Amino acid sequence: MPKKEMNIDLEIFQILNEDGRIANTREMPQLKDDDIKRMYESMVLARVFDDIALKLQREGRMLTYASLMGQEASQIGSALALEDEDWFVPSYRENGVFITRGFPMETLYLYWAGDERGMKIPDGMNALPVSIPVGSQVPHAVGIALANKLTEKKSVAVVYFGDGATSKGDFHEGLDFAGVFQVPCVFICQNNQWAISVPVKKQTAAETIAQKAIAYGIDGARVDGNDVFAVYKVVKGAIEKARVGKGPTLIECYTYRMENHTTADDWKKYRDPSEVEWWKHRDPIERLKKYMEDEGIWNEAYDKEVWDNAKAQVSEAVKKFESVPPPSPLDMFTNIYEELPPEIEEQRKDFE
Ligand SMILES: Cc1ncc(C[n+]2csc(CCOP(=O)(O)OP(=O)(O)O)c2C)c(N)n1
Ligand SMILES: [Mg+2]
Repeated sequence: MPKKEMNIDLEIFQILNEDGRIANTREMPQLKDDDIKRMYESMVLARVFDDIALKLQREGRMLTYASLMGQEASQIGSALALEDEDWFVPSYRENGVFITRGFPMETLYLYWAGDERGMKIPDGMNALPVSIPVGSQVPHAVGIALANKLTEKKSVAVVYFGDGATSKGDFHEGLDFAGVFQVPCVFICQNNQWAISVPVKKQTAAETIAQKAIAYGIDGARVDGNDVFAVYKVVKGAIEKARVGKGPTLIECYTYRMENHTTADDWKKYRDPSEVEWWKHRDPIERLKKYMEDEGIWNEAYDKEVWDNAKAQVSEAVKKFESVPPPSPLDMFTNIYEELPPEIEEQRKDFE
């Protein structure tokens, strides 16, 4: 039987190293200075959005929030590789992808403040709402990809999930189906080393997440998830490959969750502070900044402008979301059924 050609690389692919130097000149994607600035500015905006969310939660102005701090290169590098027609299928940690794709920040804050109207996807934006049940979004993305294939749309479904999600049946079902039907789907696993308090070593006996692709006969790649150039290049390549009918890819972005799992967690109970410290030196924003400085496209004045601008945008978003009138309690009856069953209609009337 002929051997199936599969493209799996289990080495961590890197372009921009920890010192902000290009480790791999041949692999550097063709980016204009403005593209690189956009990467930097988007990562800073995501960081400010995140920082303010954590503060608002402490003040009781936001509910449980899942921080993306440390994962900006994985999120922004991948988000910028999507075209508008592509579908974005998120878990709960992809705030950076939402923002980079143009989802209004005030609406995203509304969601994290516990208001379900915050997950109303703007018309024309190809995205599913946040999925809280771990891994459940993977088969949804595969279904979208199959529909795109059957209707001959040039749209690719890009689904995000964590290392912990790869232990869920949904992940395996999704990858198996995607391999069999060769659907245009890209699977992005942000391996941030932890699933709440469970480290990857206890999550799976597999040495890498990327190698799980082998079992399903699809391509797999392992990328330095704190290197925005490497993430952008690998995700873009996988999307373009899927778009021309050459099948799905599983991408493992090797990164780190700098913050608590959510604001309802305390990492000091289960992580060694030296581990967090080690990753601090691999901060994706600092890394890109060093590169830009060497290239002469970063200086203090530009940086101040970038951070000030991000803070102003975020503060405007906070003002807007906090001035949204509260929802009517009757809303709980409106979005479940197209037509209310008689007994629930009766309850609604009583409630009214
Ligand atoms: C089906 C299901 N089981 C358990 C949970 C509780 N839970 C929320 S997040 C999480 C860990 C997920 O870890 P990972 O997939 O690595 O994603 P990360 O949070 O690190 O981004 C768990 C167990 C859940 N939300 N859904
Ligand atoms: Mg994780």
